[in-house]
Amino acid sequence: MQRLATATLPALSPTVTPIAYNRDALRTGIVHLGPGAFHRAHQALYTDQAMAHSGGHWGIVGASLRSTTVAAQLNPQDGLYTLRSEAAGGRQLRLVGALQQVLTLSREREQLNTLLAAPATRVVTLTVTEKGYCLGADGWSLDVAHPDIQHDLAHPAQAQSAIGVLAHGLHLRLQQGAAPLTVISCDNLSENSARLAAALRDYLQRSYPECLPWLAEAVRFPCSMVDRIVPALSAEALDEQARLIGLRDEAAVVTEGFSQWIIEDTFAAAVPDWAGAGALLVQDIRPYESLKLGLLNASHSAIAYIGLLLDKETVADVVTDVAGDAPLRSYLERLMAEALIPALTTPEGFDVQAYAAALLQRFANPGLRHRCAQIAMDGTEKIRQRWLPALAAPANNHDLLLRALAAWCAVILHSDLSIDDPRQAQLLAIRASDEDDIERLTRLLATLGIDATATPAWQQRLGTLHRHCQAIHNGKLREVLAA
Ligand code: CS2
Repeated sequence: MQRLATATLPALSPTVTPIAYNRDALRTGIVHLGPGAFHRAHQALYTDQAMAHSGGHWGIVGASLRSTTVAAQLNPQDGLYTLRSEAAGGRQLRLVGALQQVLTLSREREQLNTLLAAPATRVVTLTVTEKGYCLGADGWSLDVAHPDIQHDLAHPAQAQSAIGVLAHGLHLRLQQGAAPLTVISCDNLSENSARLAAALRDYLQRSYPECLPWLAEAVRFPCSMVDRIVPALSAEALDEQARLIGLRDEAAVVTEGFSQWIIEDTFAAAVPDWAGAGALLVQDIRPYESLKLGLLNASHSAIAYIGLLLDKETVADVVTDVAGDAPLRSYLERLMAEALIPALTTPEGFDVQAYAAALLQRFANPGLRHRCAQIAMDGTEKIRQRWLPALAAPANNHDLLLRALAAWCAVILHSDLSIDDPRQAQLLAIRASDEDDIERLTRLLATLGIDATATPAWQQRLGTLHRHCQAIHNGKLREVLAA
């Protein structure tokens, strides 16, 4: 079968919605760091729709900081890919043209630098995952002990981290005309772009301090809340996509029908008409972030660790099992209702109960094969964002959340499941240690930034966590959730 590309478009199935603007004349306006599946199903699509709606030269050049995989998927296809959304109301297929090219840092650093400095580039967006921001223990400052940051500070022109690459690009931009720039983080961190700006300032202070006054004046960092479930694609799903569209598409994405993008309305210069494409521009992003991270992502992570322990492959497998499994269903419902929702600051007039009910349906979407192992990744980063705020809130049921935390602890301490986490070495050492369980739990909590011995609330919780963890170890996970 032929590969999707500009030249093979005549063979594309007519069931695929085509591009609705002149792609041949498109110029680059955006650089995106981390052009993985999530970016392709979200910001690239909003940008594509914004150009169809209101025009503009907002072609995106993606940059992969480490791997060459995405470049190999997209460049032979002239940046083209197809998106399939699977919803109860039906399936939709569309061709997306906003991504023009993917650069790989190791091969095309100069081209990336040129684009970061170019006045025509007015926006930089990022999806580099939580760990990609190299934040210190307080979640706001730069982790200067991070090996990537140490490397980058020693060799700023050869930076490898997102922060270092961006800082060097900003330094060149200042030298080459100082055009204003909007930088938007699209990762699952509360106040994401503000944290990015803080880390970047720390870094610039050490490498290019002359950039700081210009940064304060001409570079804006609107926070953004992004929401769309986009599982990593399997080989079978790619084969199915080929059958559906009539061409081989190595960069296809499969996602749900639901999609939301909330962006703080503060830009340094022009941006695409994302609002025309359905994004919501707001003054205060925090209630939206609190809702998304504190409810969707928080319950997602709970499902992931419980799913791993129950040997379920996907979120839908867990949630579908829930339908016939009263203790599990009532645990998830209670987790949301009693532990998570009371800890949220929701947008005014928002129907949070309806959102929670819709979430369980989104998780059960049979068209998505979202693996528990994918969501379980990077737990030490995600749990900080997703569970710790609710565990610090005053008037909610903490014990329900401690049971989810016990599931994570049990995965680390009492299973041989693989651990994919930026603190993997520490976690494996704790797993292998022959200290008693309270000691090991204390060390585990420390990987989340919790000093359990010095915090009275956590001293008490340690006992509860230990009890739940032991019960899970003894095969009583369902009983723990039902208790
Ligand atoms: C998930 C998120 O992988 C994960 O950790 O919880 O990617 C989730 O699917 C998205 O945030 C949904 O918007």
